Amino acid sequence: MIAIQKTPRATRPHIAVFGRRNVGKSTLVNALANQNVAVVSSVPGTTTDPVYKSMELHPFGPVVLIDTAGIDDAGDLGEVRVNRTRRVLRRTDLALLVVDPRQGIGEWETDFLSEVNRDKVSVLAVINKIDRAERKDLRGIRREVRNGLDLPVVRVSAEQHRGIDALRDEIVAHLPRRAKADTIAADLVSEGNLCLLVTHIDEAAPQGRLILPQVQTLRDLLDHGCPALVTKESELPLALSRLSSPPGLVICDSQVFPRVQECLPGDVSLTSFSILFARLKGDFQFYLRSLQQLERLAPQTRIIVAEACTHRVTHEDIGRVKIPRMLCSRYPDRAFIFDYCSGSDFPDDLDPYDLMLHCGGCMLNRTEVLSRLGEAQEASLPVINYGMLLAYLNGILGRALQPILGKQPAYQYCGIGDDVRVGDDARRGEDDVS
Ligand SMILES: Nc1nc2c(ncn2[C@@H]2O[C@H](COP(=O)(O)OP(=O)(O)O)[C@@H](O)[C@H]2O)c(=O)[nH]1
Ligand code: SF4
Ligand SMILES: [Mg+2]
Repeated sequence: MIAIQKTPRATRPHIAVFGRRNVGKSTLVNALANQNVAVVSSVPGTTTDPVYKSMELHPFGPVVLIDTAGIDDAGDLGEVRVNRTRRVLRRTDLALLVVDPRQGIGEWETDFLSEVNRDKVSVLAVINKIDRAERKDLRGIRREVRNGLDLPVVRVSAEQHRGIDALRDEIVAHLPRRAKADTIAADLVSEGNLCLLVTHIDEAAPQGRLILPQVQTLRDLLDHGCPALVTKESELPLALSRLSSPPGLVICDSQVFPRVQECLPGDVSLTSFSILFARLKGDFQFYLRSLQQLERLAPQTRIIVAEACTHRVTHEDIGRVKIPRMLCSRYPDRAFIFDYCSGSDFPDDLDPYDLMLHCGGCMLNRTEVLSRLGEAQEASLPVINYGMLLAYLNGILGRALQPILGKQPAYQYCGIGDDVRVGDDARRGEDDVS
């Protein structure tokens, strides 16, 4: 469960602070945040789990700062911490590599930088503790970082708050700009038209609020001057009957595709929240190519279902119950084996799997979703977005993709037909999906 009063963390650029133990990472995070959010100590290894702090970085706007454990942490527990720290890299938009000038650049830093380069993460070098350093050390390390490693470099004393404003400016200058304005749905509704959102509220839904993809979509539409109407699927006929003209776009929970399809005139654009988030956060073309693999899955295929939030699992759970049930009904002879991961957990080893099903990923930033998809591609593992899967199983893939991709039939995007429908058994299962 998350509070919606603040800008959600997943939409903020993530700035993570890395470096050996005791170089002053936590002190630097506190200096940048202007408050004590991270524990500072001269005892090496004090920071264990990554610490996240949402803050405003002027003039950029909302960001997340992440303090990590030292990358040179030792021992068994140290190894766990190092792995956790490395996982942070998956969601990092800009890495700050903090260096103590008296230690200089060593094996830790060069190993770390090769990992950063492999993941194509932007990095800024921060030379800390300049209040304690000799001039010659400072000159030497600056040369090493600038010429040897070809990194932008800023010198600070986190403890004395020296150089922090300059560092903020550099961070703002190096934060990767979004390639395009990330609209969720507003660009898909022509001017003057109304967008109709169809939510699904069952036992699995959180109490007293809508879920994040719905809230964010609604806000996106409002921000772009697009009028929006929200209804549950049970009141959809009533809502449609009260409109003087059909909506420009209908966005539904992927679970209610069949009900919405039944009530909606065939020429009204229809898609789902999950498909919109596949476009916003993920690699849309990769998801589409992955769909081709569905009909080719062998018996006993091992499927990992990845959901980016943790919630109470109920008998109505979409990832753990409904989707596996629909797949088993659709392919009764394949005896699929399902594994699950949720929240920030993600398997280190993808080799045991032949398919991944991934939710819209609204709780992850785009960098992390793309990093997951990159790892899957390296392991030749297809990844199918929940919404695309449900559209396909309900025989409306072409319709559900049309608002985004235009009018070609679905097989032109991903080599599979629109007309595949779930079998009778699956339909019965699907009726449970209310
Ligand atoms: N002299 C000096 N000491 C610092 C500075 N930044 C951090 N320290 C000290 O270095 C020690 C380790 O700091 P900490 O932030 O916990 O390091 P971390 O392990 O990298 O998070 C603490 O005793 C800090 O007070 C600095 O700019 N100058
Ligand atoms: S993280 Fe995934 S499962 Fe959770 S609300 Fe967002 S899209 Fe849905
Ligand atoms: Mg620390």
